[in-house]
Amino acid sequence: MDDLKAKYLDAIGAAADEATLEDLRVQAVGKKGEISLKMRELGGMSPEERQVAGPALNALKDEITSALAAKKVALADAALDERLKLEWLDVTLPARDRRAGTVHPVSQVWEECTAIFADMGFAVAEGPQVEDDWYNFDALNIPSHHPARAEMDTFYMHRAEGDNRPPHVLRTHTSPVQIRSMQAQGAPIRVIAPGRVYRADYDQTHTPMFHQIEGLAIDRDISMANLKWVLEEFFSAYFGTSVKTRFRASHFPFTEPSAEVDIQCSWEGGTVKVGEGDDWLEVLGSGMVHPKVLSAAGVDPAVWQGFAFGMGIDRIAMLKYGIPDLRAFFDSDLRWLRHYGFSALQVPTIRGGV
Ligand code: 2NL
Repeated sequence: MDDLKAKYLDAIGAAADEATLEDLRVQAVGKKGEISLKMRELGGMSPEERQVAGPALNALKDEITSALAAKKVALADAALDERLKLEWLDVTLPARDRRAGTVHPVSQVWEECTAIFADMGFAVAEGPQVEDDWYNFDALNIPSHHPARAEMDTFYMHRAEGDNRPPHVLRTHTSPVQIRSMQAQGAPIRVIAPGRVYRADYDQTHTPMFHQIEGLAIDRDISMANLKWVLEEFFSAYFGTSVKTRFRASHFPFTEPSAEVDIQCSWEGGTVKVGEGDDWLEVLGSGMVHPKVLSAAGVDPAVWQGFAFGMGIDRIAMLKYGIPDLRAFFDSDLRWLRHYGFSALQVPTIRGGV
């Protein structure tokens, strides 16, 4: 029995894996194992011999069984240690470098413009991109038969068969936002309305969706002189250099008088420079808000008057950042976005006082 004990305990101690342990269990304490066979011999012994050999064999069986169990746990622990060593990783290492996205030039310029006008006391207003035709046209003194409705190449929304109400439209300008602002707060008021606008037009210089920023200032004694100051202040801050403006008489249904506004520029080697030279670049439409428009928005034209203007964000973005092709703005080409985009951490580049 001592030999059996030594043989199995040594073998268990030396076992390198679970399969070896299982073989040893079958050999020693399995149904036909050596200890089981020895137990069968108990039947042939005298009662005295059995009384000594029986308990001794049972004790040996228990000892081998618990040695097997202990070795099994030790092997599992060692395997786990090995795995932990292999699969260890340092969670404090810096993350793998991943390319961050960029701020689109339109978003950047949108922010720059709102920051400049906010400094001049204009609130920022936004409104729905799907408008009813009253807000987009009628309130702006553009009646149904007026050619401006056709000129604006409007996108009309669908109406169910038999529903004869005028269809909603994709707004063709952000003026409806300002009509809503006047209705909501009355006069005096100073707001700008940046946003997406839509016209059914697509060529080198037009995309069916583009961005506009409109401004409105209504008080008891606002004049075109205030308009000219605000615009020169704006362009100088935006381009970072003093910019002269030139007003040319024009016509819009929603302003009277109306003016198209050019900014001073030079042409050298095919590139425009704003704020120098003696050429002019048209960038904006403006005028004194038509009395009918004030009335439509619930503002009394006998008491209040003011200016309004509208300009393309995409266009002034191209001018400031030297972007040659408008259509590339909306292609989502990553190489273009990385080239013309801005860091998310970059603050709007605007100049302080003029
Ligand atoms: C252009 C013309 C303009 C306005 C927009 C406006 C808004 C209200 C009342 C009156 Cl609520 N006018 N906006 C005025 C004049 C011109 O935009 O050619 N934009 C690129």
